[in-house]
Amino acid sequence: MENQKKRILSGIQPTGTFTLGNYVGAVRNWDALQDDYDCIYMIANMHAITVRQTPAELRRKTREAAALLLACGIDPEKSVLFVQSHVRAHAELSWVLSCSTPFGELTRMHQFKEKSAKHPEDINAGLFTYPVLMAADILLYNADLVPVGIDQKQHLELTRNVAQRFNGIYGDTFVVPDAYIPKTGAKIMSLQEPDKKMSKSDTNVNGFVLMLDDADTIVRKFKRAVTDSDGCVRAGDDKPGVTNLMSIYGAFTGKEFAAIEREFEGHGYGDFKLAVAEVVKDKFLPIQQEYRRLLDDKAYIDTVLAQGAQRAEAIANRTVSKVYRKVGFLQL
Ligand code: ATP
Ligand code: LTN
Repeated sequence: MENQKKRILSGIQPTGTFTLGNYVGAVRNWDALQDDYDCIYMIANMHAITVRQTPAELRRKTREAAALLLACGIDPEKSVLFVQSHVRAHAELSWVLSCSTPFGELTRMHQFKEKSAKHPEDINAGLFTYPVLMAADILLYNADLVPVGIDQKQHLELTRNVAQRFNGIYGDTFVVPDAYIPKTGAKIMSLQEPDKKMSKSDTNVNGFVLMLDDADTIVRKFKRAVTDSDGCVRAGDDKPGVTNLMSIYGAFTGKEFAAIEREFEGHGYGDFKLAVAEVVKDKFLPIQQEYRRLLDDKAYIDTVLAQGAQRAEAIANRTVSKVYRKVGFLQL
């Protein structure tokens, strides 16, 4: 039965501690999908260097990302967990795919526009071809589904175009993947600027809650969250701050907006914010404990990653050989 399961691949960059947005939009779904799918999860350190990183820190954050994913429930007995740079096939396939990806298509990517506006001093070619590497990550493993937050939807559409174009030119080679975007929590907004995505690289630390924030920090950040002067816990386009807090509360309790509105009828924002902080703390504090325990055992983490890389490589190398043959690279 094992090989009849559909294949899942997803990735996360080790650019910092994961935010509540990363957790709700991606990582907790990675955990939930492990029993029903054949899952491959990747720490995207090659994507991370599209923005300048300090080498020693990137190394540290890569191991920390692995520990945090394990603490969130990613089980190496069920799923493959590996680091992107450990499997050379990612760079190899990325080059071939970049040679059939139109420049114009890449210029339309929102993430490129946003990141190049944010780092005008370092608009490197890698930032521009980032989505091609992401397409390679996915297509190498013939993934059927890719669980991501909504901000990655455009990159998934590009991946589908890349796969279809390649299949059209060279004959059936790649599975055309679908995005798997959660119904709730696919886009958690900044607590300070609720019209902007919550992002771990935000310069305003009050905009995001990190999975490793301590209990007091979590409460403080929610207390400071931007709301409005209406004073009523109700969702609506005119109330982005409160709606975002309701999405977070809903994501952690499974409650619908209507139920949340009823629960907090007649209560002020103060009570509501504390309730949101409470459910987030209840979820994150045990994960933090497990994270610390795991991080103490670096040898274990490295073993998991080495075994993950081996399993990933076996699949990825087959795809690269096939692609090299199809495009006409001489094989000896
Ligand atoms: P950065 O701020 O460094 O650009 P990021 O926080 O956007 O990073 P990524 O590593 O790029 O994090 O994303 C990992 C996963 O988390 C992706 O699937 C992405 O869609 C999801 N994600 C990121 N931010 C949010 C958010 N605010 N709400 C829901 N999902 C999110
Ligand atoms: N670009 C993604 C991270 C990522 C990814 C992937 C996600 C890299 N490779 C493959 C899904 C599949 C992001 O979250 N910014």
